[in-house]
Amino acid sequence: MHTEIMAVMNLTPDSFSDGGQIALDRDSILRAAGTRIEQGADWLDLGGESTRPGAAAVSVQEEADRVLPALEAIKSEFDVPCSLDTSTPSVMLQGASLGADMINDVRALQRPGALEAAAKTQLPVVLMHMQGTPDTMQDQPSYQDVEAEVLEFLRARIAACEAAGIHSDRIALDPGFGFGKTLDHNKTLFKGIGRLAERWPILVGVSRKRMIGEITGRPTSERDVGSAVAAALAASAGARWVRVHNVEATRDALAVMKNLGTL
Ligand code: 7PJ
Repeated sequence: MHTEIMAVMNLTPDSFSDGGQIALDRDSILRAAGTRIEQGADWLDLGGESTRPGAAAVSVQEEADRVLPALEAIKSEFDVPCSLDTSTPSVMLQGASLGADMINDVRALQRPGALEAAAKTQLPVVLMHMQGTPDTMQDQPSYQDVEAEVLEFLRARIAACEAAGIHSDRIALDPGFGFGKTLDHNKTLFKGIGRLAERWPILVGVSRKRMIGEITGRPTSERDVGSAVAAALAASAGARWVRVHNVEATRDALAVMKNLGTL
C-alpha cells in the first residue's frame, strides 16, 4: 500500500500554522511549490480559505483570486498533481478547467451547488467529516459514538455524491481530525483508520494540529516530529494520502517505516 505525501499550500494570510508564509505573488508561489516537490511532495493541496477555529470568512472572489492564479502558475511550471482545498462551487469549476486533479472539501460538498459542480468536473473528491462550523467547532464537540457517527455522515455524503453522478470510484474519505473533535475523539478515529482504509481511499490530516500539541505539549512551530510520527502511523494503517506541512520530515518518517517497519 503506497501512501502519498500531500503538501499543504496555504494561500491565506491567516492559516493557523503557516498562514502568511507563502507570499501571494507568482514567484513566491512557484518557489514554495518547487521546494515542496524537491522535498518529496507527491501532491500539492492549494487552499485559499482558512478553516482554523475562529477564522474570518473570505468572499468567493477573494478565495478565487488566491487559489486560481496559483494553480495556473504551478501547472504551467511543474508536473505535479494538485488538489483544491475548497468548498466553493465556482472555484471547483474554474480550478478544474485550469488543471486541478482533485477536490478536497472539508464540508463534504454540502454547500449549495457544490455537489453539482464537483460532478461536472469529473474529478476525484475527498469528503471530510466536520462537526459544526469552523468558528465554533471546537467549543464543545460531542458524540455518542464518534466512529459510528462519522461513518454515518460520510456514508450519507457518498450516497449524495452518487445521486449527483459522482461515481464511488472517485470518492475518498477523511474523518476530519480536529474538526469538531476532542483529543479522545481524534484518538478513537485514528485507531479506526485501518478499517476505513479497507473500503475507501483515506486522506489523513493531523499535521501540526492541536491533537499533536496536546500529546506533546508543544506549540504549533514545534509539532513536526509528532506530526511525522502520526503520518507514518496513518500510512502504516493504510492511508492513501497524508496531508502535511513539513514534507521532508514526513518523507523521512515514511522511508524509515517502509524500510524498517511495516509499510
Ligand atoms: C484538513 C483539510 C484535513 C482535509 C485542513 C489544517 C486545517 N483537508 N484542510 N483534511 N485540514 N481533507 O491544516 O489544520 O484534515 S485545513
